[in-house]
Amino acid sequence: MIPDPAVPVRKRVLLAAPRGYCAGVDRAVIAVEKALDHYGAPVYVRKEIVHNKFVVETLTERGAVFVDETDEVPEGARVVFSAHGVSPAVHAAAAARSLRTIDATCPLVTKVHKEAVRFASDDYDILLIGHDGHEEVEGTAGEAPDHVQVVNSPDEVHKVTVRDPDKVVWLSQTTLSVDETMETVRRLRERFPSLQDPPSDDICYATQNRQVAVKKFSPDCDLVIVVGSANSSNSVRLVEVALDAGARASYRIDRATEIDPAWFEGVSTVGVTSGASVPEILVKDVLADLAERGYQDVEEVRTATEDLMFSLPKELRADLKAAGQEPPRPTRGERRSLSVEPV
Ligand code: 10G
Ligand code: SF4
Repeated sequence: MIPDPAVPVRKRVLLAAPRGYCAGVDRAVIAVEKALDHYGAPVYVRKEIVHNKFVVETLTERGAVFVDETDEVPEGARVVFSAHGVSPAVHAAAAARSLRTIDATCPLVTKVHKEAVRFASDDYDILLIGHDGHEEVEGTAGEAPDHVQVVNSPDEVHKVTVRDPDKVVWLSQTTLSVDETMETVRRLRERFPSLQDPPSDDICYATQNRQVAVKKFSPDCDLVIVVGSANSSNSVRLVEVALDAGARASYRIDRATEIDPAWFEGVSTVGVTSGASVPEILVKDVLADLAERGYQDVEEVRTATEDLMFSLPKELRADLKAAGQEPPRPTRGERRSLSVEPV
């Protein structure tokens, strides 16, 4: 129906919950912050600790030095591995340069690594559903390069070849679209009826919860704004999920300054969410911007409550303990890292 310009549209915001930081991101960001506090700058970090521009910029200002590979880290220096995980080859390269490593790989990614190792030792063909070139996929595939082949999407299923169709298992990246992954699995199973499932969900609780929340409010939204960086797989997926679930339009932004006034023509309900690597301060900025445009009425749409927490990487915990410092634990429901105002 074409809106009558004489009738003012009721403007409101639906705010997804859960959104933003997951337990693995919170732990990884706090690990870099604590490493900076404890050892002093510079602290080297291999790859972006999480895929968020603001997080990387803020940690850089505090003295973190982000590098692409361990050979850019001075011999003997300290390096943090990102939350997305690394392959055994990266651990070996770091050891060869006598680097002191802090492994901030999310424990839920480590779980997938262990599955890859186990199925490879049983000589399975492992079909790893995920995006080629993504750090997590490189890390997981690197656990068993001779047994893993990456399947990017349902459209690639026809290309897969296996040695023994009765000894095939699928695993996946933790941050994919649940629906698209299930479609890939459905097509794989058509080709390989004995295809084995992972022992437990590889797409993690945080990815699933954020998608469920977006699915819930999207049919009621004229516009869904997703806060997250362009290289953040789970954030990009939230835009796709919103559109698939019935949002009229959806855009990803890094921060509020990227909001385009043209998006609001005839828009009554705006959905807002954020990816698992996004500090809440960036969402607050978006809400403040929307309020200035007349969208002051904010209603939270909660589909799950999250209280998972991970302890800090063991290397850091040990050093903090040896120095008589109690390793910090995030308080339930409170995100302590990167609480600073955006620059
Ligand atoms: O969604 P991706 O995998 O690109 O990562 P992110 O850094 O944006 O979000 C947190 C997820 C991970 C650290 C991957 S397990
Ligand atoms: Fe861990 Fe999931 Fe967060 Fe990745 S998205 S860091 S697997 S909790």
